[in-house]
Amino acid sequence: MEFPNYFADAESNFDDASYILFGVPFEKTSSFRHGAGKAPHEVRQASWNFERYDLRTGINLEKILVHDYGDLDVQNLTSKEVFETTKTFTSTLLAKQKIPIAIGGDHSITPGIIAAFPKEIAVISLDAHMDFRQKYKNDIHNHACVIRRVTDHIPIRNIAIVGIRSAEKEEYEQAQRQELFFRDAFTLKKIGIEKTIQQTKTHLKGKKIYLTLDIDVVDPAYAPGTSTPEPFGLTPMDVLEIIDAFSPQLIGCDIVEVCPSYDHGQTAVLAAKFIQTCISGIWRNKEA
Ligand SMILES: [Mn+2]
Repeated sequence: MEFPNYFADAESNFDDASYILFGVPFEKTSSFRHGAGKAPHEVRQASWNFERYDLRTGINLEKILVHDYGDLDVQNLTSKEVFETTKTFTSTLLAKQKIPIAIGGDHSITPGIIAAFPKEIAVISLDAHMDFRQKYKNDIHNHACVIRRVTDHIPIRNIAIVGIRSAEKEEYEQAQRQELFFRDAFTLKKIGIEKTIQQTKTHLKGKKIYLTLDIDVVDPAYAPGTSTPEPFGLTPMDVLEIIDAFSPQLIGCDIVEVCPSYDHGQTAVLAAKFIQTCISGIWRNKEA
């Protein structure tokens, strides 16, 4: 069955909306499995599964003014051109005081979006991978270099990575040398989600936060439809707690690396729910 090709309840027009959802169906830098370009469509379809009323928060999603812009035309661009395109597009949204909510695509779509924000913001990356390589497959914009590209714009002390469990030795040591803040999935398990959140909060000192959510931060048992699955991941509830804890500070987010052809739709459902949770979380705190 085919549902409308826009995110459920994102029925506001562009001018009235505070939240602009857009797809970035770019997947050229995927290194293992392909298909992240299909994610915007599948995540939108999955969003029609949910009720408008959220019993957890009491929010009726109809009240929130969200516009679904559709997809940026990026399929045939190079990764460098995608960087420029997402940066330009996000800049136009920020100039109109809109909050950008992006659906990837592979993770290479993120640094361009972040580059449109002021340098003073903080970034949280939820990811199984450190993504701190200078270059990968001869491309500095590869999805394995995301955090390194973010540091071209945002001071490294304003970045926090949660949930990692995979890195190359050199990349890992480089991150430690540069004092990149991260809490790996094993530490999280040991100290608990609350303490992990608290430590991350302390590190980011109340700054405004852009959240990039690589779906592979979640254990492949819950989110198998992803480009580079990595065992020993977070639970969906862990991610929910993180979104809740930081939503008062959020100024934008993306969900990347959903690869719909590798599962039965459960990863797209989870991604759609995370998007809803981010939007309603930001909205709730603005209204309060
Ligand atoms: Mn990843």
